[in-house]
Amino acid sequence: MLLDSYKIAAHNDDLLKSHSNKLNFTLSEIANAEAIIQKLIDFQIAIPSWALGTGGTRFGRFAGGGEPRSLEEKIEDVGLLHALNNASGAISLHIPWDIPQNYNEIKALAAQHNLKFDAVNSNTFQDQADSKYSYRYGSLQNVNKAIRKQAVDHNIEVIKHGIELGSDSLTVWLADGSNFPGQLNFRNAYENTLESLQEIYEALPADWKLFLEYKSAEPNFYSTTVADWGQSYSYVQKLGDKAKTLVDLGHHLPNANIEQIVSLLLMENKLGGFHFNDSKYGDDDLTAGALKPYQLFLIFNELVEGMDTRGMNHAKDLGWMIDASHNIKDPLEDLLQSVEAIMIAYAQALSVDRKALVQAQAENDVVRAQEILQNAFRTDVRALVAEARLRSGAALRPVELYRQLNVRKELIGERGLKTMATGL
Ligand code: LRH
Ligand code: MN
Ligand code: MN
Repeated sequence: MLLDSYKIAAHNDDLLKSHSNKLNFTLSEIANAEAIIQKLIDFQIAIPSWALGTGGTRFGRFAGGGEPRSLEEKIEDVGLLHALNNASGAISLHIPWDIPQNYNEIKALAAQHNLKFDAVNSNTFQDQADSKYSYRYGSLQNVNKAIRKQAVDHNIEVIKHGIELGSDSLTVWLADGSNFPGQLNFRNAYENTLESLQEIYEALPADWKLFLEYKSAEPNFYSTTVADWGQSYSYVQKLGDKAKTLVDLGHHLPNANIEQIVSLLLMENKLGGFHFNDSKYGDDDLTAGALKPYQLFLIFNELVEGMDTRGMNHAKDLGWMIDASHNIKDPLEDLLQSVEAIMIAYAQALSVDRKALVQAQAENDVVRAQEILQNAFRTDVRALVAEARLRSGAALRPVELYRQLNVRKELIGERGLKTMATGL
């Protein structure tokens, strides 16, 4: 399904007056508003190919219908999002959930929707129908060399798909670990994993990056071999410049100070990128900013400060991606909400009075420092995010237009009610 641009224009025309009033007020409130709008126009967040269908838990799955049945339909769905918000210009594939059959056709379809291919993701947390060995006791860490080799080969295969598609990074997330004390020799598991990662790293093209994602627990519940940022850092440090740590916001032990982790990884030049989502209990994979918007803002605050002091390009130098699962919401609506929340946090962080903050910190003026951050967080920047969309031909209110156009109903008409997308 392709969105007619005149429908977007008509929607924007109807809302223009009320939008202009809000925008003018915001412009009068925020000194660097114009610069913020330009940064928002440039900012893109990749959509994971595995989040376009209804997710589920081990207790059940409640599909809403019209889910994409193929990689082509997933690309079309991301294209829809991008047409609505002009901020979702890339898709991240998880292999083998999504294997491109004909690279040229897939690339042409993506180009038609103005989409790029973001990081490619390997999967050694599930056994594949045609694979010789099982990952029951781990993949890159396995005590059996032949199993490790199978997992390494799979990662190299994923890199090859990525090269064909024009991607430039590989994300490795390992479910490896142990369920019971005594099951694993931690150091052997570490060394095996390092050796396997080194073999994968060797296969990376010169201009590629390898992102090593960490996660505190699940599916293993006693130990995880890449469990936190320190462990990921220890590996990527040994691998080389192309290897970086990937922060998935839902992968920490409760109350972890994620913004501090982000700040230090940036300082070490080892921050690769993000999987955005929100959570209350664990890897809940809920809509970004749904529960802890202040935390999201504080993370962006560190990013903006750390990237600016290092002369980094906000849009290009890190991998920005959503990693969410939608159990009860329409996945496309949920993804639009996540992108919006991320853009709001980013815009608020860009509006922080940095000079004043530096001064307050130098003077140990704790109250002032807190006021500066909270003032930025409490300023309504939604009109700036909407203006960025308006200027790039996208919709002022994407979720509203999505509903007005009955997109889900149309997709159900095209694809049927009982469709099932591959993924989480
Ligand atoms: C693991 C994870 C990782 C996987 C994705 C499906 O919890 O966050 O990024 O690739 O979920
Ligand atoms: Mn993730
Ligand atoms: Mn996760």
